[in-house]
Amino acid sequence: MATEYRFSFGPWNIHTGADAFGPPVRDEFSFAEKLQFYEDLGFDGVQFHDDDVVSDADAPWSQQEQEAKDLKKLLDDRGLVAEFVAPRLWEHPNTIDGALTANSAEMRRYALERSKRAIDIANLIGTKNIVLWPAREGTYIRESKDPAAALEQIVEWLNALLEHDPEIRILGEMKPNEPMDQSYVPTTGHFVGLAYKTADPDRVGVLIESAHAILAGLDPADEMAYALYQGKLWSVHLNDQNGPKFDEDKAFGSVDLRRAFNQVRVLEKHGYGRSGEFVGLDVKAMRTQSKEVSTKHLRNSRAVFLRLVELVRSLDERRVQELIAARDYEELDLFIMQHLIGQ
Ligand code: GLO
Ligand code: MG
Repeated sequence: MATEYRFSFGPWNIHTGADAFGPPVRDEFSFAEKLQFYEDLGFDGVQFHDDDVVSDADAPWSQQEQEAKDLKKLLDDRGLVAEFVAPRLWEHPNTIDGALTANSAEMRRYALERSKRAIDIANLIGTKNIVLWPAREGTYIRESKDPAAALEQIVEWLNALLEHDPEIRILGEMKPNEPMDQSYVPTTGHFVGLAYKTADPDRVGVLIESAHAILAGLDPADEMAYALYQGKLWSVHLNDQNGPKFDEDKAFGSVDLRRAFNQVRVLEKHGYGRSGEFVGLDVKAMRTQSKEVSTKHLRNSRAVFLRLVELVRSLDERRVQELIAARDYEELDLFIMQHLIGQ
């Protein structure tokens, strides 16, 4: 088994099944119960939003500091590590019009101060990774914001955080739409372009989510290769997605096994994980699951990843090279499919 990979997920991946059209269908597990699942399911990295760590991201710092320290102890006791902290910049009344790109300077200031606190929280729980999912950095109608000014605002935010802590790294998790009609900086490539406009490009990289790439009409494996080539793939959110519609967060490989195989292949070939990167998941259980069986999407995604690692490693690469040299891609096509089918 390819157990040298380390796996992570966020506590929000064990959830009540509520969606935009219906209320919860399962009771919430307590945070302590969720932590127990990490061990049971073979995960040791925990992804956090700032307010997964602290009960109120607007509370006085002394309270947040104490809560973060308590949480760190809880993680240590269980042998778990924090993978990243992402400021949750999309739920607060101050971020209705966006956080980094709000038209109001006062609201942008709120977002920046909150993000600095997220870094302080990250330091207390032992991670240097800050994730930016720019959920509301876009528009419902194009005329409501200046798109070039928005880019400048994003770079200013990045620079302010890089300056706030000379050790942290910022990982952009790009998504082309949802909740916004259209996002600024919709893809990995866009964000990497902006990284080079910052004061310290070496500390700005990406987290790539499979479903987000698919929503943008892109192949997630190629997106990962693009970031790997630049030394900027610092985390992933593996999942699956049935076409370009709303973000489905389906279990990894559950829609397109071959697409999943190619993600694992590119990660494996380029040494992903060997500098401590986690194989992160961002998956949702189907609304139809009862509470007792509402973590199987995590179990399944991890198992499929590990099985695909075995298939990547057992692929006859010499035969692949022969078929490439002969330019017989039809034969190569069948060869790959037979390998996946197990023939
Ligand atoms: C939503 C995103 C979201 C982020 C998480 C961490 O589409 O995938 O779940 O991954 O908030 O930043
Ligand atoms: Mg995600």
